[in-house]
Amino acid sequence: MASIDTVGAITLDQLQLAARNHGLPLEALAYPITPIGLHYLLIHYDIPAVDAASWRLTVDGDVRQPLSLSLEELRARPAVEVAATMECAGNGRATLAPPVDSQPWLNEAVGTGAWRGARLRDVLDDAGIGDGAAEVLFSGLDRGVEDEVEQSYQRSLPLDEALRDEVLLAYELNGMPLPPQHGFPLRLLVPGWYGMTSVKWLERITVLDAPFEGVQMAKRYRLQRDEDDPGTPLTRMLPRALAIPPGVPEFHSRERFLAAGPCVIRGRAWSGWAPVSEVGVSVDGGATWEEARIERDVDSAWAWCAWTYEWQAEPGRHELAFRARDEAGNEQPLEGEWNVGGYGNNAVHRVIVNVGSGLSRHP
Ligand SMILES: Nc1nc2c(c(=O)[nH]1)N[C@H]1C(S)=C(S)[C@@H](COP(=O)(O)O)O[C@H]1N2
Ligand SMILES: [Mo]
Repeated sequence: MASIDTVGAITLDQLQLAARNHGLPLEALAYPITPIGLHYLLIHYDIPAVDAASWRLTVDGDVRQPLSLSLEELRARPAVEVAATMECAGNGRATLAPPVDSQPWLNEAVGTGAWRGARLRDVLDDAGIGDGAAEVLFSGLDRGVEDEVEQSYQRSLPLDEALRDEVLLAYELNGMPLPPQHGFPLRLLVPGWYGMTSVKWLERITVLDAPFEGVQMAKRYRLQRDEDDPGTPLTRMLPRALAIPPGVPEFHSRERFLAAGPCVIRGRAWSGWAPVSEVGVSVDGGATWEEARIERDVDSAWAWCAWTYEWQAEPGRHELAFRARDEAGNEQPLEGEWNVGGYGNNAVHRVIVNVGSGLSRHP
């Protein structure tokens, strides 16, 4: 019995992506700060092996004084720590129909890190932003092929977003130097925005006078109705609530089994637009909803909150559903909306639980 509705078989290409880019095991929602190794990963090309001693960050473009900074020089600057929840814009893609051919995320492309680094604005101030500046471009050391052109991973940010207090050039995660997979030696961190914005393995920051039209801006990470639609760019994370699936899983289907009686369901919820205002829980497949209790256990406006719900689990097969709403009025839809890249699908999380199934138990 499959616990996930099968909308389409995944291909070996997609399996190859899924095996490299793992998600957060949902039971790890128990941790306020995701332990390193349990945070999701999304790596488009290969993880570069970087020699920290010879590495430099270049700051150039429309600046009065171009900079070349070593890791030691960056670490010597005033440090800022921000706990931030990060989610891939493709999270939820695999349940859209018809299938979208890319990294097949279900719901688990998320994690919360305690990131530490230098404030981007301080570094840009030292370089002296030119009067014509409109955007800031971030280039990674990793290279790959997109649409038959070899290139590095590059994303830009409007200048006003780049100058926000909480935007970091991060060299630490959870008190450790960045691990290779999360961008060693330095990554951009843009709290509140989908993960593609937070460029890893940073090599260069370039102040631009006009919008950057590279592949990752003009062709990817846009909500497009069809191939001819230029679409709108993805920016901040839409609200989402996820639960730690209650009970124990069957190995193969991961369908849940739980004894009847009281059960505290726990989970987390976030939004990049505004604080989470409400988490709804349904134990009847979405027919009726009750409110979960929210607890803000991470001291950061940019991190997820925890929630709990007390369920009197009656024998039978139940479909649980979880739905977040934020203070800006955004609410998770019951069904996802298809788009070309399969982005921004924050349809509600559903979990099937078999209660009091009469299974025998090995001691
Ligand atoms: N240089 C570079 N930066 C990158 C990526 C990448 O492939 N190369 N992937 C982006 C995407 S799509 C996401 S969702 C996040 C994932 O960050 P994480 O792997 O640290 O969770 O990094 C972003 N930054
Ligand atoms: Mo992503």
